[in-house]
Amino acid sequence: MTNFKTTTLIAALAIAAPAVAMAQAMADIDVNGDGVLTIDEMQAVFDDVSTDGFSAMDLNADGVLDVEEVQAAQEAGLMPEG
Ligand SMILES: [Ca+2]
Ligand SMILES: [Ca+2]
Repeated sequence: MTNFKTTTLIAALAIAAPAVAMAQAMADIDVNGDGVLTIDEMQAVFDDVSTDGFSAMDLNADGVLDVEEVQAAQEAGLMPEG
């Protein structure tokens, strides 16, 4: 039982590693530092991001892009590499 926690933590860190790099790239866009990107923050960096384009990236439609959505958008070619 004691090992379970450690093993889970190591597995989680291994999975999170690419997301950490992405989070650092996102930090340049995330002006208010809340960990998610609003359309205003996106448009400040990428002039050509439209409301429709933003909606296409906002997979759960909560009005902001989290790190997973940014990663998915980049993989789908919807967003230029920051
Ligand atoms: Ca933000
Ligand atoms: Ca979202």
